[in-house]
Amino acid sequence: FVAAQEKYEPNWESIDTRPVAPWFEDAKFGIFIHWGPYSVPAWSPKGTYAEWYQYWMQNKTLSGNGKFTGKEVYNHHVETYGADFSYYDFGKMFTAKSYNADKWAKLFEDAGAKYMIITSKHHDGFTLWPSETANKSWGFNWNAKDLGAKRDLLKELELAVKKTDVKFGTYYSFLEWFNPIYIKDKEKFAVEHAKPQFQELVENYKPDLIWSDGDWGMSPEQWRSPQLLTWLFNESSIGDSVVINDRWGDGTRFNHAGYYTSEYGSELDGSKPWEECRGLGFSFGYNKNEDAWDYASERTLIYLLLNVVSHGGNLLLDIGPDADGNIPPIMQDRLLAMGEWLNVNGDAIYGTRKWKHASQWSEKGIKNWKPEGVHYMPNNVIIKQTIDPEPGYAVREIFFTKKGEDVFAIVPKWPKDTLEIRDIKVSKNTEITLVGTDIKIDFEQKGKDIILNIPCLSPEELPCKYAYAFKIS
Ligand code: FUL
Repeated sequence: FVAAQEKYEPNWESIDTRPVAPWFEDAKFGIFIHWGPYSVPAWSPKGTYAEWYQYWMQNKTLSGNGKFTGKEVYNHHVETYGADFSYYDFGKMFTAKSYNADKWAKLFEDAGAKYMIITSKHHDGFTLWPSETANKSWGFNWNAKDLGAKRDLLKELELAVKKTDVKFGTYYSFLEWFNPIYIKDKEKFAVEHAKPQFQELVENYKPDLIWSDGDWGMSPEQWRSPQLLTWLFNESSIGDSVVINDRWGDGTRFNHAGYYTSEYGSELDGSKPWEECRGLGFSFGYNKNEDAWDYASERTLIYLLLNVVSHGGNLLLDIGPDADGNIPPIMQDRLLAMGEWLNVNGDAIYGTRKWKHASQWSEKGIKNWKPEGVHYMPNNVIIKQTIDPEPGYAVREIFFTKKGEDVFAIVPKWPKDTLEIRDIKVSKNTEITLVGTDIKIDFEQKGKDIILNIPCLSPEELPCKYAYAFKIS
């Protein structure tokens, strides 16, 4: 895949013609990682983003994407660390002492993820790599290598992940809430800080994907995003292949540059490659206030994946390691459950595209649905087209995907006796199989629909838990 045809020009008309590499749309499932000094306190009121700790502890009120204005974080900070303890002191406590990048990479593989994206730098300006630009503009050391960890955490992950088939992505925040240059003169910051630092990141870590963020507060022109992107495409060493997202100024989304990004809920449906991101709970950074029942269940996560993928999108599921570099076991557990399901059903997910219908549902199906132990999805996530009996239950009779000529019908419940799939024409060569098994399914065309005769299988005979895929080839 070579995205660079001729030279791109620094305007959206030109930049928007650049295709998104097909591996991205094929990948379907990625892992997001928010990790930095905010992982030390790992604290914010339940339902808010713990990676915003610095903003709230310094008593800032709403701006940009911030959704929370209360004083709880400030009060917690003073009680726990004292009023004189600055956020920058967390840099020394961010030791990453148990961090093992190869182990992380193995977890991503076992989870069935095809890409990962880590916060190389979040809105606090702290870099996981030894960034000279960071130290210079802050006026003190503000990166992992010079502080507690004493290691280039990003390089270790890059090397570990690039040994696998998982693609290596970096999240990069343009804004830095409290950077002295940013506070004084944002445009100067864009030119003197963001630009060289972005180039440092690109050339030293050569990511497969760049997830830019923190773009609000200035227009793309003020951020110099079009110039930066044309440098990336035309001149950088990753210009032919790098995948980018849509956050390049003014906080606008679903608009320019690369694939579209939604966050905790989406209305997208496959007009352009897109990705829904969310944490396992309510936060991206690790939040000690969250308990087991705040985390989406295995079943909920699988339905979320199905809902997103049937609409042509990718799911970017976030984890928040702790300050030592341990991934909380409950997060590992959820990822491994995804991997177990994908290991059986990958054919129905990876490399697929949206079919003419994302899903099929009926009053009858919904009435009969008993969501045994389904977990309520925080923030009423899920795509707008969802007509769920209760918000957050991605309940359908059937989710659909397609790959070439094949259509996959994925049911969140093993059907009893028969399954009706509406509005699908089959031929006499059509075969239907149960993915993950050798079981062939009998069926007949009835008008515009087909009726599948579903064998009676015990839970032990079923290929997996939570959802079952029929492949119609
Ligand atoms: C947002 C940020 O403000 C959040 O902290 C998080 O990184 C999310 C993925 O993007 O815009």
